[in-house]
Amino acid sequence: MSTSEFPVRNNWQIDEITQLFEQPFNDLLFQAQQCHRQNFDANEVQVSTLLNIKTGACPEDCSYCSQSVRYDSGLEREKLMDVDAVVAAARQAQADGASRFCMGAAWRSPRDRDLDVVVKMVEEVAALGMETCVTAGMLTDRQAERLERAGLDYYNHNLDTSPEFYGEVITTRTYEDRLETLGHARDAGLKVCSGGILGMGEARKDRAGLLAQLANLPQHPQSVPINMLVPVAGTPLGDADPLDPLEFVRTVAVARIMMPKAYVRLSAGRESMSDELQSLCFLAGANSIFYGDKLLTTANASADHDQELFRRLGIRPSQVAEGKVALTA
Ligand code: SAM
Ligand code: DTB
Ligand code: SF4
Repeated sequence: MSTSEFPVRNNWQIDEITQLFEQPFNDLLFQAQQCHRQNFDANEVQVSTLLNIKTGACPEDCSYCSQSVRYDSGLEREKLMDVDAVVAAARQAQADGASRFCMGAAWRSPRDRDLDVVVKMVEEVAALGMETCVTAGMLTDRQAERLERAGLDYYNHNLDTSPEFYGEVITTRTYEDRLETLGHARDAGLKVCSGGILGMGEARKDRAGLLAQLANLPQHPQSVPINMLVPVAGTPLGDADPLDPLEFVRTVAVARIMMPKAYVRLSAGRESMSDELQSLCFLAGANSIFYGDKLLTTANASADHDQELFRRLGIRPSQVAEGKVALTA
């Protein structure tokens, strides 16, 4: 089988994506695994650790989010962390085996004086030899360029769902706004991390629509986080009906086939997934995870448990990019 069977394309149509989804499960997983093996070491998983550098009091109304000021999730707001505390957390994450450190901030968009601090964080975390990622809301072109000059590797900004379903979830910023920020990050030379959330009550056509948006960007995101909704009490989606886990696996598989060279990240929601479900996601082509006991504000699968799962599956944490330091794992 030649690699051309899974070409990098930017012209995906909803009908053909739906056909991918509708295949028998085994056929879909076989295809995804073939695509995965043609592009990656099938037994390597990239490991990132998250830190929320600024918590809560966000003006946006994202219906899933514990950090929106509009919902009472019981979360205590916290101001932007000190640079030293962030660097200490990054050092710890590196010692624990993470190759990338992702800093998240509950902002609609950063003020320039906040960005000054984030720039320092990026410079110092990059100096440790770790890959860096920031997610801090909408960016102007100049802000993206500043982050790139600071040594930032990835900017995370999710499309979350299809354009059609988006208005059911968020009303305070548009889909266009999100695409614009992705453009600013891409044009500044940052690697783009963009994906979405499943289990928000969307239909399969919305999952297909999300993947179409991501894959039809001028360049595929280098990293595609697929989050399973973590229902947070007090938010509008706090009691959303859970998604069929096999539909989650199908979505991972279709993402793998549509974006053959992207890292597909099995992101939020792992804490409530069985080992067997996570294993199916790896088989479907997921090859990146968030590692560490906490995501941004909610619990993650524990580091001990993940190490044991990797051992049972024979999975190795992937080495970091050239020029970065690889530590233990
Ligand atoms: N405030 C910035 C923004 O929204 O662009 C950055 C932080 S925000 C929390 C990062 C992403 O986390 C969101 O875009 C969303 O996809 C994901 N996320 C937030 N809450 C979630 C939840 N309860 N379950 C799953 N994913 C969630
Ligand atoms: C992404 O797609 N998922 C991460 C990261 N990017 C920033 C965040 C998940 C957040 C889960 C809910 C929480 O912990 O607040
Ligand atoms: Fe704010 Fe980001 Fe949460 Fe939306 S997802 S409410 S922008 S922190």
